[in-house]
Order: sequence, then C-alpha cells, then structure tokens
Amino acid sequence: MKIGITCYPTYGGSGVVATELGLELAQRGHEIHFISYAQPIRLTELHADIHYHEVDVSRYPLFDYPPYDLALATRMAEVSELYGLDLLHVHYAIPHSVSALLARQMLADKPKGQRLPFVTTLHGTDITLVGLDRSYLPITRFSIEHSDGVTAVSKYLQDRTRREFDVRNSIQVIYNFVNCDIYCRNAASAEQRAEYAREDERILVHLSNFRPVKRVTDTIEIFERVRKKLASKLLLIGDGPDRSRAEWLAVQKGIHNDVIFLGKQDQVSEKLALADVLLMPSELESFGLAALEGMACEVVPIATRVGGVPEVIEHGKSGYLADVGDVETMARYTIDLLTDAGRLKAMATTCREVARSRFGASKIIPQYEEFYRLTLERSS
Ligand code: GMT
Repeated sequence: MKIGITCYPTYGGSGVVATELGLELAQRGHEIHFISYAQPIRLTELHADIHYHEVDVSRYPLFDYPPYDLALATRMAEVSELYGLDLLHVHYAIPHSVSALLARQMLADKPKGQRLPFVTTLHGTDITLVGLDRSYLPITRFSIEHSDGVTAVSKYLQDRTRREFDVRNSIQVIYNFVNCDIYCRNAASAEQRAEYAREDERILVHLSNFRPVKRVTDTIEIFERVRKKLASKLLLIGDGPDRSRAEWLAVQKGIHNDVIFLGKQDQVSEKLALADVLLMPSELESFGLAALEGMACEVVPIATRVGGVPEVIEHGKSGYLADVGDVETMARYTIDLLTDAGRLKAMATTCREVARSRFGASKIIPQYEEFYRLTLERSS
C-alpha cells in the first residue's frame, strides 16, 4: 500500500507512534510518505520506501496566524495525486483530520476524481484537553465522524470519545506498540549505567514532554522520599514547560546533585534501559507510551491509576498504580520494590514479557494493516 502519514513532528507520544508505525510499515513492504511541517524527530533515516514531504506555510504579514491546516490539506492532496497514495493516516485529530477531510474533497472534485480515504488515530489530549475546548469541539467531532476509519489508543479513549463527543461512527481500539528489538537491555546498558550512578545506587527514570499533565514535580517529590531510604539517582528525559519548576524544586530540596536532567534524547531506548524503575505520575494518560517503552526495557513502572494506564500496567504484576498526587504511596511502592531484589527481577521480567506479547510491534502492526484493508474496502 502507499500510505501518507501526518503527525506532529515534535516530541510527544502521537508523533512517536506515527513515526515508528511508518518505519514498521515500510519494513513490511509498504511505501510511506510523511507529510508535516518538519521531519518527525524519530525519523532519522530516509530510504527508498520512506519519503518526507515538508509543508511550507506562507508567512505573509497579513497572517497573524498562518493557516497551517490549509497548507497541509493542499500538500496532502498534491502528494496523494503525485504518488498515487491509497490512503492517509493522520495522528491527532486537531487539525490533521480536518486537513485530510479537505484533501479528500479536493481530489474527489477533480475531473478524474481520485479517491483518498483517511484514517484518524485519536491519541489523547486531542480528545481529553484540546477537543473539549468549545471552540474546537464541533469541528473535531465533524472530522472524526467524516473519517473513513477511526482508531483510539485505548478502550478508555474509545469510551471517552463516544461519551463526550457523541460520535456516531465506530472507533476501533489499536493499542500503542513498542519494538522490543530496539527497546531492550543489553551489555552496553550495564556499561553506560556507570556514567550516572555508582554500583550501589538504584536508578529511577522519568520520560515526558514536561507538560503540566505529566506532573513532573511529583517525580521530584517521590524521588526525595526514595533517596532518604536508598542511595539512588533520578534521570529525567525530555524537556518542556515544567522543566524549570522541577529543576527549582530539586535545588530547594537540596537533592539536585542526584537529579540529572538529560533533556531531549535521540536514543531514548538506551537511556531507559539504564534504570530500575520508571515514574509516570501523570494527571491523565490515554495509554502511557513512556511506561510501555520502559517495560520493554525491563524497567518497572510506578504510575497513576488514570485513563488507559490500567489497560497497560497490571497493579502488583507489571508495575504499581496509585492515585494522582499520592506521592507517599508511589514512593513506598518504589522503596519496597527496590529493596527486594528478587521481586524487582521477577517484575522486570514480567514487564518485558507483557510488552512483547501484548504490545509488541509484530502484534500491533498487522492490526493497522487489517484496518487499512477494511477501510479501503468500505470506502470503495
Ligand atoms: O502526552 C503526550 O506525551 C503527548 C500526547 C500526544 O498525543 O502527542 O500523548 C498521548 O498520546 C500517546 C501516544 O498514543 C499516549 O501514549 C499518551 O498517553 C497520550 N498522552 C495523554 O493522554 C496525556
């Protein structure tokens, strides 16, 4: 199949999923065309079956708000016509599904009338935060309802979209996935670990885009409590609006020498694999891709019982869950686990097994392929 993929190219779960999906599909013989305003961050290499088409947004002085969605629709239609795309797959409803809807109509209107069905994948904040803003809700609902196929990354998100958007079309759950060949521990992990921690120290990790919904300062609160009981280091991967608050909190608590801000990383898997425990104290996660990536690397997640997280982490088996803001309980789970080497090892093994068997790329990618096939069939 020839598939156009649009996503936010920046750091964020939806862009990561879209890029990794494109790479996996190309490996399985599909021709992939990424269409976005910048090359997706995880798209580090292009080859014969992976193309990138930049969307150029005109900066005319009259435009206080350059119309990216229109430029995107135009490029989607252009690329589809030039390369004969079979379908578009857009990640994150706003504004991508609206642009795809326009592109589909532009092509249908041509004398030869090319068909361009599109699939929208809902990732989370497009529904839970942005889409519920009254100014975006009607158009988001409209573009979801007019998509040829809709997927959501968890049952939670499927339910919430149905309930709050009252959409009439069906929404298929296709979970986030992880490539367990890339996300794993290896000999290099043990060597690299020494760069950040002594042998007697434990490593905790947090990975996010440091938006308020991630509650990054809770990771500092948890770590402070853990560090009182155990020699340990906290690695923070990523960057975003709440980074300086977290840095200040670490300084105020006098633990900054043990809190290492790594910033945005290209090789996230290598850094995750150094840790024992991953902290994900988010206010909300529709799935929690960071936890899954950690699990594949045998890093046990300590997270909040929110959104789709319980569909990924089974409390007491493949991690621990607590209420939002309950840093005491999350710290206690972390300390108990890190002081019980046998349990830590067993849980880390379970995490990897769950990541591989339920969310491995080889399990999830065929679900997308089948969904594309059905979508094409239905829209013909
Ligand atoms: O929260 C983020 O990291 C960004 C956001 C996005 O769409 O880029 O992530 C959402 O999509 C991820 C991939 O499907 C999910 O794993 C995250 O749980 C989800 N984030 C939230 O729901 C807050």
